[in-house]
Amino acid sequence: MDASFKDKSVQRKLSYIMDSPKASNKEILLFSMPEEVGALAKALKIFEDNKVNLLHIESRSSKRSIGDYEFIVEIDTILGDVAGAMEQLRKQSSYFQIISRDHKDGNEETIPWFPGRIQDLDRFANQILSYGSELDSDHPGFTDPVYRARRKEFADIAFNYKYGEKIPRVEYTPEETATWGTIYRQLTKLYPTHACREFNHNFPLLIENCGYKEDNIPQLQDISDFLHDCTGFTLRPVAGLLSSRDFLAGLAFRVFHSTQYIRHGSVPLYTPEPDVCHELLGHVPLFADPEFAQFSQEIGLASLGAPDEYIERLATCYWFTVEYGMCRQGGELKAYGAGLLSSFGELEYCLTDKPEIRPFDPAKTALQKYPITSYQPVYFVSDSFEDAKEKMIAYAKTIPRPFSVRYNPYTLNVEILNSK
Ligand code: HBI
Ligand code: FE
Repeated sequence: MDASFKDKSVQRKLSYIMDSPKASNKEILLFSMPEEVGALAKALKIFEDNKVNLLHIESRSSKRSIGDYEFIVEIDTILGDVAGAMEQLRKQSSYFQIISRDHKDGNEETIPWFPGRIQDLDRFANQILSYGSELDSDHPGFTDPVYRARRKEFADIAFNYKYGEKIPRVEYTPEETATWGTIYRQLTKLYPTHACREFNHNFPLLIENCGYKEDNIPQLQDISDFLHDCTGFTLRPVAGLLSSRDFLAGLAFRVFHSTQYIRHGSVPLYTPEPDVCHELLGHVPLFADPEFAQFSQEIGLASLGAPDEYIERLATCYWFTVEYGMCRQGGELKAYGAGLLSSFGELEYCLTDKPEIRPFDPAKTALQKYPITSYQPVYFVSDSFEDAKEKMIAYAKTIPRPFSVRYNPYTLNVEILNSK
């Protein structure tokens, strides 16, 4: 039986990393000062007095506290009396918040750190939940030393990758290509009848431009270039699962973290984790669609700095759309989720009358429980990606955040807009 990669061990690992974010030496402070001559100098003096090094500073009039200036200051937390500076600032400002990678649950004052520049995604590389040859005991490749060594090679590519570099090309072995071929042959039989219109529009373009075919595993760099031309999406190699927070943050920059290794050849229709077949057959064709790309980016933008419980809700929306989404086209149900489009068994099953079908509504969908080791009992249906996107944007406004964000496609930065 084919099964989704979202197995129990993945959830275990996800919760593990969510509970222990790695330390970083940068923090962003968001605070206000009375709008008067010398407000900036006064704020700067506090940092100077405490010997705290500033990395970046922005100021503007505050929307939240009329008559105040608002400052966004990035500091180096290694040097100086950081706690002392914060204490003084807290006293003098009408609001004061820390945006930090080391935020803890229940600490209302800190906002979880998020990448502000596309280069910041380099920081996720060493935050993966499983690494290289470390496989769980129930993984099909657990006792295969050759497979483990191979996984280590792929993990090292991802680990060493930096923004702007070309993704190293990989020569896949005949066994690996055969595994891809088995899956490719089966799935391409179902696509014409089971996949959505956008998928079937883009799939031939991938055959033409990126070397999609039965006896060739396409290269990530070729796909990344193609997607960039279509929608501005790019791929980054990733060694394994990222936390939901990190994974979703990539989408805000139209970056999709893609695995490059392939599942173990002993069970070609099963994988306990995402692999190159799931990414390239399931996800990639949709990221070439402009409306779908926008929808995906909205989930990503909504996640930046969101509280943990909202990250879980957004990850659930992601699950029921990008992974298991269905849509209605010309009066018929079609699949657009990558978990469906990369699984022969579930792609057939989802169009039978067995599962329950409900309309996609982020506020409700976000709270839906789902199994991770069996076919989904419930799918959510959208009328179009544009409609799904509008609903996501409306839902994002209900997420408690003291600021809003906007992606600047010219600089590839996320701008923090005046706090509300
Ligand atoms: N990490 N590398 C990787 N690939 C995914 O598809 C992925 C992930 N982390 C979390 C995740 N998917 C989802 O389950 C949601 O939490 C976003
Ligand atoms: Fe996926």
